[in-house]
This record gives sequence, structure tokens and C-alpha cells, in this order.
Amino acid sequence: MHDAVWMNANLATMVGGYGVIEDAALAVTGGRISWVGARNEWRHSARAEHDARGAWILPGFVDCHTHLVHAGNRAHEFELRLKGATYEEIAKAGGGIVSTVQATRAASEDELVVSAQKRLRQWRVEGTAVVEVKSGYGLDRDTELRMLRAARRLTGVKVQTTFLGAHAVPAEFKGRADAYIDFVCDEVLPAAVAEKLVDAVDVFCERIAFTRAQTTRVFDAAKRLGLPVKLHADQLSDLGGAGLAAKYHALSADHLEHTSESGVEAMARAGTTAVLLPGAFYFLHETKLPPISALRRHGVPIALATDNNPGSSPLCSPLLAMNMACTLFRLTPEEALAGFTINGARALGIHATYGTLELGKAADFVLWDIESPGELAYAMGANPCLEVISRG
Ligand code: DI6
Ligand code: FE
Repeated sequence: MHDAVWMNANLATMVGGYGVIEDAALAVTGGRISWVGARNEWRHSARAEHDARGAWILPGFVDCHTHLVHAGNRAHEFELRLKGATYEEIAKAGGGIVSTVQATRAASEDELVVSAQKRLRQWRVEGTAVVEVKSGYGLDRDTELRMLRAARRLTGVKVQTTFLGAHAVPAEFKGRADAYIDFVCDEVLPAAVAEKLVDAVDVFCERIAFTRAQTTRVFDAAKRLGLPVKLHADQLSDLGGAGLAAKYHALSADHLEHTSESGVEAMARAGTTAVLLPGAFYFLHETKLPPISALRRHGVPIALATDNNPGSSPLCSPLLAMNMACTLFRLTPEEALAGFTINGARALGIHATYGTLELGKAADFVLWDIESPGELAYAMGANPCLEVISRG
């Protein structure tokens, strides 16, 4: 006896592409998917039977790269950029990440929870099951930990937390980036891990952030603590970030606009997922496209994410992120949906439980009022979500 079954549904299971099963039944028991298949093969019974009325059911979305917990916003920098300043110039002039750091340090844990929970509403109504949240706007021990605690208190989605202490050099370490990396590796990361606040470790490897050598030191510290790594790689320049991520068997390398073919090959060999972030590309008026055809050719799984953050991607919509990936990066709608389901789950190392409609996976799925799954990436600013099912 199953707990509940949904009849009269069309499924995009996202197994091997859309993985369509028309006129399907989908059952759940104990918070897990307990049966999935064509309705005419369902020979069981369930305590509750729901009529999906021809809706499409897809796995809940996985947004695998966000900076959702932060204080303040940077609308004024948006204005500056439109008057001609570049993102790098603003960052060098003490704006950028460092200004969000000031606001975040001044915010209490409760304030961080309230503002992030408010933003998270849009992810929930668009059918999101999992959101990754990074630290990195504290850059001191207490604020980094406070951000991670706040992230863990968010409700309505499963949260995966990533430690990004190496996001920028804070003012008090100005000109002493190596000393800051020592502090991150020796004090902040171990304290966060001791409180069990860290699922993965990330670094911003970039001309305006940290070098390869500094990234390596953070990755070695993560390895000693038994944590998987991810990397902000090759966003503004090719520092060989993708290859470095692959060397550490990173879960993902993210951004990748400037990644070379050899970086892509290394990712393929290492099983590292590519995370593309069309929101930042769009918002920063970037023109260099990530190496999509090389990623396809080498079979690197492509995930997509919002990169929600106040500086380079104030994007609050997984659905819009998918549309942008199709228009800006020429992903197909099928690839875009895989990017926000199975490959998003891969980028977090949780694909055994999330990302497809398969037996045994978490019963987190969404009913959509659409005629074909590709519509979700096609429409701009629509939200045909009918119902979000969380753990059955
Ligand atoms: N890459 C980005 O695009 C963001 N962080 C990062 O590592 C920018 C964050 C910000 O400007 O606040
Ligand atoms: Fe980011």
C-alpha cells in the first residue's frame, strides 16, 4: 500500500533527457517515490489518490549556486555601471563585494534569515526543492558562521551550504591576501566545520580575488577536513580554474566563460560538473560565451543556477535563468531543464536523492500547467506552477 498516488499526469522524469512518460502514475511512500510508470500498468493501491488532470510533473528544481544570504543591495552600483564604470573598477574602488560585506557584518542572524527567507519565496513558488547557499559576505569568523547558520535556518526548501570564506580580501587584510588565506584555512573553515555548517568549500579564483596558489591552499584545507570542493572558475579571465577544479575532483566548476578546451577535457576526466550562470553573464554585459560545444563534445554535465547575489546577478527566478541560458548560451530547453534538475543535483553531489523522478528518490516534485516541458524554458516571466509537492 502506497501513501499517495498521482494519476492522469504527464511526467518529464529527466532521466536521459526529458524522459517523458505520458498518461502516467506517480506514487510516494514515506517521503520517497515508490512507483513511477504508465497509468495502465499501475496495479496497486494508495491511501490517497490525486487527479493531476493532465498536468505535467517534473522533479523539483535544484538551484546549485546562490549567494542568497546577504544584507543590503547594490542598486546604486547598477546605476554607476550604466554610467560607464566596470564591475572590476567598482570592486577596485572599494565597492562591490566589500560593500555587501559591511552590510552583512552589521546584520544579525535573525535579520539575515528574514531577508533571505523573503527572497526565497520566489524560488518556492517556481517549484524549487533544493537551494545551495554560500557564505562569503562575512570574511570574518563570526559573520561567516552567522551566514551559514542563517542559511541552515531557511525553510521550505532543502538547503545545502557552501563555505566561501575565500570570496574577497576584507579591508583589514588589504594587501595581505596570503595572510587572509591562512586565517580562512586555520580559523574560519575549521570553526564552521566544527559546527557542522559546511557541505562543500568554494573559492573565487580570479584576478580580482584569489590566485591559483591561494585556491590550492583552501582546497588542501578542505581535503584535510574531508569536504568536497567547488570553484568560481574563469569568469572574467582564464586562470586555468577549470583544470584546477578538476585536479581536486571538484563537484563543480562554475561560470567558465573563459575556460579553454583543455580545461573542459580535464573536467570531463574528473567527472566535474559545469555550472553555467547566465544571470551574471547578462547583468555584467559579458560577451565571451562559455565553451558550450566543448562541454557537449566531452560529455561534461551542464548545470544551471541563478547565482543570486547583489552584485553580479540579482536574479531571483530559476525559470527566467533557464530562458536566459537558452537565449544567451543557446542551450536547448531540454538541456536547461536538465541543468536545473539532475545536473544541478550532480553539482551538489546529491543526485542519488534529487533531480529526477525515479524510484527511491525524494518525493519533491511539481505540477505544471503546460502542454510540453520545453514551455518552462520558453516563456519569459510566466509561472505556470500549479502545486509543489514536498516529500509527498
Ligand atoms: N562571482 C560573482 O559573480 C559574484 N561572486 C563571485 O564570486 C559576485 C559577488 C558580488 O559582486 O557581490
Ligand atoms: Fe557566485
